[in-house]
Parts: sequence; C-alpha cells; structure tokens
Amino acid sequence: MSASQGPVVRPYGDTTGDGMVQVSFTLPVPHDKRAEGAAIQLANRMGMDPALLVHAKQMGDGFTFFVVYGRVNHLVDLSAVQVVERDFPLLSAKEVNAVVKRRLRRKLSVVGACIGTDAHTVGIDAILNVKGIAGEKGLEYYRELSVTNLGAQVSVPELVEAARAARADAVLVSQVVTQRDAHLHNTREMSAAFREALPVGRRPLLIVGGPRFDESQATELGVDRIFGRGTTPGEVASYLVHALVTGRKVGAA
Ligand code: B12
Repeated sequence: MSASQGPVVRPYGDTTGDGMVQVSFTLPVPHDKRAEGAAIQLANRMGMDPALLVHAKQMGDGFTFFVVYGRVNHLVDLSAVQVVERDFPLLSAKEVNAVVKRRLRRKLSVVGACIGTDAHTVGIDAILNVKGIAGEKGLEYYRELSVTNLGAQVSVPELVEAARAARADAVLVSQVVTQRDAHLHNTREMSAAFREALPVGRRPLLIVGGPRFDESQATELGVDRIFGRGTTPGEVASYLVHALVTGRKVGAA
C-alpha cells in the first residue's frame, strides 16, 4: 500500500477520492417517471448525494431495473478490513502428489457434490474435473487423489452415504443459489448430518464453496473451510494436503 493511499480511502469515480459509486437494484414498480424518482429517493436514503440515474429498464410486468451513479461520504478504513487470508503454502500438482504418496501412502479420497436443489455444477466441476479452470487442471488430474463427483441436486443423506462408501477424507460441497439463504441452511444441514453419522476422527474434512459465501463463517456453519469466488483447484489441493496430511487431520481410515 503506497503512502499516498493511506489507511483510509474513499471510492474513485472520475477523480481520485471523489466518492463516486455505482449501484444497481430492482424496484417492484412499472417503468415511468415516478419509478425513476423512487430510485433516486432510495439512492439518496442509501447516502448517495447527488444520485444520477444512468439506466432504467422494465423487467417484465411491474418491475424496473435501475443503475444509479452518485457520491457517498463514507470512508473505508483499510486497517479495519477483516478477511480470511490463505494460511497454507500453495503447492504444484507434482508436490501435492509427492506429499500424499510419501506421507499418506494411499490415495486421498475426495467426494464432491452440489446439494439441495442447487443444479449449478460449473463451480464444483471447475474444481474437480480434469478440465479445471483458469489454466489449472482439476483434482481428477492429481494422480494421488481419488475423486468422486456426484453432480447436481444431491440430498444430504445420499452425500453422507457416498462419503462413507468412498471412505472420504474430504467432502467438497458447492452452493451457488443463495435465495432465502438456501446455501447457509443446506450447509448447516450437511455439517450436522456428518456430525451425527460419523464419530470425531472418522468424519471427513468438510469444505463448502460458492461465489456468495462469507469465508469467515466456517465455524458457525460447522465446516472446516469455505472457498469463495475465483477459487482454483490448486488452492483446494494445497489446502487438502495442509489440513489432512501435513496437519495430520486424517481420520477416515
Ligand atoms: C450457468 C448458470 C446457470 C445454469 C447452470 C448450469 C450448470 N450445470 O451449472 C442453469 C441455466 C441451469 C441455471 C439455472 C438456474 N439459475 Co443460474 N446461473 C448461472 C450463472 C449465469 C453462472 C454460474 C456459473 O457457472 N459460474 C461460473 C463458475 C465457475 O463460478 P462459481 O460457481 O462461482 O464457482 C467458482 C467459485 O465460487 C468456487 N466454488 C464454487 N463451488 C465450489 C465448491 C467447492 C468445494 C470449492 C472449493 C469451490 C467452489 O470455485 C469455482 C471456480 O472458481 C449465474 C450468474 C453468474 N454470472 O454467476 C446464474 C445464477 C447463479 N443463477 C441464478 C438462478 C436464480 C437460477 C435459477 C433459479 C433460475 C430459474 N428461475 O430457473 C435456476 C436454478 C436451477 C437450480 N435448480 O439450481 C441466480 C442465483 C441468484 C441467487 N440469489 O441465488 C444467478 C446468480 C443469476 C442471477 N443474477 O440471478 N443457472
């Protein structure tokens, strides 16, 4: 961080520190002049002053989508920002395979799924399938990992059974839909089911991922780790080795 930016920053729009932000939202009203006034009123109440309407479009009957650009006075204190930092070393696929082979002396078993009604498999496939993402191959590519990908809309009892059958060291669950906090409810249900089904020591490492999770919520959701937007397979493989092999958390055997 350079000294000119300081520990306190404000948003940048047209000129440094002008406080300009852009937000989008939908109001349950048909598109007309009054709807546009309503959008400006909301933006003002959110602390945007002045607030300029840059886009308004009716979305089906009785709904309008807005984009508003305007100034806020809020400051961001960078010294008070809290995030979950990566606390394990990033390993190459070769290093992951070598550590698992040398220290575990068997394949590390991973079971993955999208649970509940969630059918968004692209994220979990990006982590598990050979094709991977962002130029990295997925966990199926790792010689010392045995991967079972159960796909979409897997129920929690099915997942527990599959994890048991595969003697899973780690269970990887994806949750993309967040309507009515479905991702949080499903994750809690999943972690409770594993606590009930398997004693400590035989319970797999529980990992959830998806674009709208708060990575700091792992403990309260009963899982070991949460991975968010932009996760790569290499990060997940490195975490598995850290948590299960070098950190000696393996207990499923
Ligand atoms: C593709 C898509 C679909 C496809 C899914 C196809 C498939 N096989 O996956 C289809 C068309 C089926 C679909 C359907 C629906 N969709 Co949709 N969909 C999307 C879309 C456009 C892209 C999602 C995606 O593939 N991202 C790319 C992947 C690579 O990113 P990712 O999932 O974030 O994964 C990364 C990380 O999050 C992380 N990660 C994810 N999971 C995991 C798991 C683990 C263990 C780890 C370690 C990491 C990890 O790693 C991944 C790689 O970096 C999003 C909008 C968007 N632009 O995001 C909407 C979106 C997710 N869909 C949405 C909705 C509402 C739906 C439907 C309900 C629509 C409807 N009314 O029918 C249905 C629901 C179907 C269902 N039962 O789940 C909403 C969800 C809103 C919300 N608040 O929950 C979104 C956000 C669109 C929107 N803005 O409204 N959808």
